Amino acid sequence: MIRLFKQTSVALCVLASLTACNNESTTQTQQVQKQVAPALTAKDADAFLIATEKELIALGIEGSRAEWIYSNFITDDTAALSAAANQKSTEAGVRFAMSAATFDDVEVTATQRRKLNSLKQSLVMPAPQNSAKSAELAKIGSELGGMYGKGTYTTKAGKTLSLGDMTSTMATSRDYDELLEMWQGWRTISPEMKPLFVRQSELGNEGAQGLGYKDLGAMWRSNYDMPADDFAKELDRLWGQVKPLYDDLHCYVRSELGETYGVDKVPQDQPIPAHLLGNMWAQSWGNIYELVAPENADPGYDVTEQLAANNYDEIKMVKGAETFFTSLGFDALPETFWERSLFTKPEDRDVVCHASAWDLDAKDDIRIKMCIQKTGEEFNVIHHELGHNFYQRAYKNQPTYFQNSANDGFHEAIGDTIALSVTPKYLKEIGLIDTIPDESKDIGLLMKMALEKIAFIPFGLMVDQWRWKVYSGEITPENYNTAWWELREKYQGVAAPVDRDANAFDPGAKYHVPGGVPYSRYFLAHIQQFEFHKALCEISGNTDPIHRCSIYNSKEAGKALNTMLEMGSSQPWQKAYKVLTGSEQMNATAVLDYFAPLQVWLKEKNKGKQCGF
Ligand code: X8Z
Ligand code: ZN
Repeated sequence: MIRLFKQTSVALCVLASLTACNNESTTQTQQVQKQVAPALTAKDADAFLIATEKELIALGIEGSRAEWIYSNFITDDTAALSAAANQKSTEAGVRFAMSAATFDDVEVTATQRRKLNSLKQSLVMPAPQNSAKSAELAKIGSELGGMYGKGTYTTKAGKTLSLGDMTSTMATSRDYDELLEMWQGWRTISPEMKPLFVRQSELGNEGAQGLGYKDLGAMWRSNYDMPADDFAKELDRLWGQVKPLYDDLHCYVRSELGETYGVDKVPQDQPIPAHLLGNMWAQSWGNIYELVAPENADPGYDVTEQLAANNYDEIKMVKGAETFFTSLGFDALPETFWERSLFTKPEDRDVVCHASAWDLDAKDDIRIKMCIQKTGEEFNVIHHELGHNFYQRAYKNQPTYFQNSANDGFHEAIGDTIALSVTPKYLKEIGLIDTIPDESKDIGLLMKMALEKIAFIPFGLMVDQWRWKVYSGEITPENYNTAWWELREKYQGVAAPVDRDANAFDPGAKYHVPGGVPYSRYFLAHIQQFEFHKALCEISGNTDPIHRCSIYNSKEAGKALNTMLEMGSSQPWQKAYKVLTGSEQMNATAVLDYFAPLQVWLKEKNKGKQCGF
């Protein structure tokens, strides 16, 4: 798990008096107060930040260990231990945020201000200042995580399936009814989450309000070095840039699915049934490539098959991804990474299988936790996770306050940026394929990539559109599920394949909702990774078309990437962005340039088709 921050539970005695003095208003009181406790200064800020940092480090390690053990070994006891650690760090985080706010009107240096702001923003799920409520919130968080991690479905035929099993079927089956059973089956895990989620939202809102935010969504939106409202507009602007390409892809895919399943099952003027897109959440569609593959443009290889043909096991897949990073000049992963990571699903216990990357000590104890399946899709996820780990190691010499990505999209974008370099040229270089398909196959390559990346973008946006509205009260518990599907239809043009039960809670069947992980980061990452890829390709001296560029072995590209990574969050993200891309603003230009040939092709194919949803 990417820990946004390490919170601690220290109540600094110096702070108690400083905090009190800042709230007085009358001149007389201020004078009296001054004699008792002088007004805060930049020096006080230093003392506060130094003392707090020590505590952050200590509690960070304690909290991460408890969380690691819980998600690797889900039991009632580990849940209680993890909830206790979480409560402790959340309470500390709230106290630190409150204390940091007392310096709001104090003249401090830019670095001090940034550190203070990071304390005000460090919590994702802030608790109210009441120990019964913070205990309740921590318990709910552990319970929700455990419910997702333990989730299974027993089929009509009596077979109990894990999410991993069902994910494989969603990816490979083309049987409408079997897919529907998997889709509905997985969603049986979430109705019982709903009351917990309702309460978590109430408590999280109360916590955010206690810290001066309108609601929890406003707090999440305030973490981007710009006013919260501007951030929401920024997402809309970026989506507006990508939407025409998404619409073209959607139109083509729907018509091909109509060919496969029949237009009675896939009506051509309606959203696409959500279970037919090769993925449990219809969030990326790469697994249905073969159903929509352009004629005569197939690249002629399948990474899943090539991995099997070359005897790649889970470890070899991770080693392969590591080699990409070392080829750029990054140091190899430490021995402890190999000893302590979880790579395969244990048979004998419940674990949280959703892939994550961890940094336990903010030094070298980096790990991943994944139930790796031997597929091309998972090979990408491994690159994604290692991107987190290499980022964590690059910024480890920053002060604790800045041991984070420039914004949370950056953290999600780095490994994906590297995976964009897993091109045919690269696969040949590492011996996974024998021949590089010629340029007549480019549309096939681009189609596969668009199914993975462009299809994802509206999903990446809608998850938090939903949560922001939940937190603001615009969506109420009675409407949770209907509103979820309204947004799914509006942004993605996908629909629930069957009427949903009144008690359904489909958002809960997506890891990040019970996990309390904000989702806009993945939307951002899908824009940023193309801009990073483009910049790194230029630096590496690439002359191939951008979708064939691989920065493998380019020490120059590695150096430029590292320059951005090692900044951590010490500067506003716009500065870090500029270091690599030359721009302080995100734009979808690089995405659109990358897919330009495909978009021309799609428009031609869609001529005369009924598009839109
Ligand atoms: O959750 C993840 C990563 C861990 S940060 C595996 N991703 C999102 C998801 O699976 O929904 C990566 C892409 C989007
Ligand atoms: Zn990630």
